[in-house]
Amino acid sequence: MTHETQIEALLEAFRASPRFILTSHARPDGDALGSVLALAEILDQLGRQTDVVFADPIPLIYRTLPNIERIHHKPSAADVADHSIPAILLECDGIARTGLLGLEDRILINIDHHASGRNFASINWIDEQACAVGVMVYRIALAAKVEITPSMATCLYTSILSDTGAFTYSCTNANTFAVVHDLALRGASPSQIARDIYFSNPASKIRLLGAALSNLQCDGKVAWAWVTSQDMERTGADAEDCEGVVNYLISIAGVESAVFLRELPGANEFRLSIRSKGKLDVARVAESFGGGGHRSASGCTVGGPLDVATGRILIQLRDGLC
Ligand SMILES: [Mn+2]
Repeated sequence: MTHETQIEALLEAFRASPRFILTSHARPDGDALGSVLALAEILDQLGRQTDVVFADPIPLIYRTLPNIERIHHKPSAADVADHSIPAILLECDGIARTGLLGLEDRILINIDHHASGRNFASINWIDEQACAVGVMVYRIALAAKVEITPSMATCLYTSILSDTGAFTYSCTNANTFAVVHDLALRGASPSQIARDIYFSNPASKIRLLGAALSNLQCDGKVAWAWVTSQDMERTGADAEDCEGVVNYLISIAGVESAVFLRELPGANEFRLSIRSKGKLDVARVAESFGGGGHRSASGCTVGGPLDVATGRILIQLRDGLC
């Protein structure tokens, strides 16, 4: 099926129901939030009611997104009880990824751009070439002939900026810039959005970064670093403050893949963020531990203690680079 046919099938599904539950994955990032909020506005313009739900709190840097106050943290009891209400899932490979309860036994609509994407829903549109789901939602907006408002443009620009690593990942191409050019024309402010995302860090995040980088290990093409629960406590950091630490590791010259490990509180487990400059497919690596993601950015959870978790991941990264 072509992308056009799949978008047409989506629009048909949008027309077929008066109300939708709209969500994305747990621990939402800029793409999850921006693309969901923009799609909610598309559905508004199509005359549909939408319950916008995310299981987890909104990271501080995204709280200035337009219409962020629409987000609830669990679907309404009435929506859960009414199985005729379809659920639209962005960036998920199944219901479990949303972290929400009550989505079972209803029509599911799946829009995703992950290599680990799966056809789990009634309608599935997976485009691995898309640099962000925000680009897919942009295409839906054009096909639906709705007005791309300044607030939608801001949400979609945020999606694309964050999911391309500020236009640096290998998925960034001429089409990316054609889309963000159009979004800037329609009211997205590149400087304001960059300020909100990259220049609004809490001090705890920078302290945590210091703790992580003081543990930096670099061996040939692989770099790694970690923080313990104690480091988290000492710096006053939370999970959100760990976002992006791994990007400092992969920024080292000659390093082809990098991993950042965060000890999970109360569990003998570590949350891993893995990056690659492109030679190694780290989505595959994460999948082997039950996680997922993209070729050059992925994540998973691995059992501890630290030396065991580190050993298991380093074997995979080194073998993959041989
Ligand atoms: Mn994404």
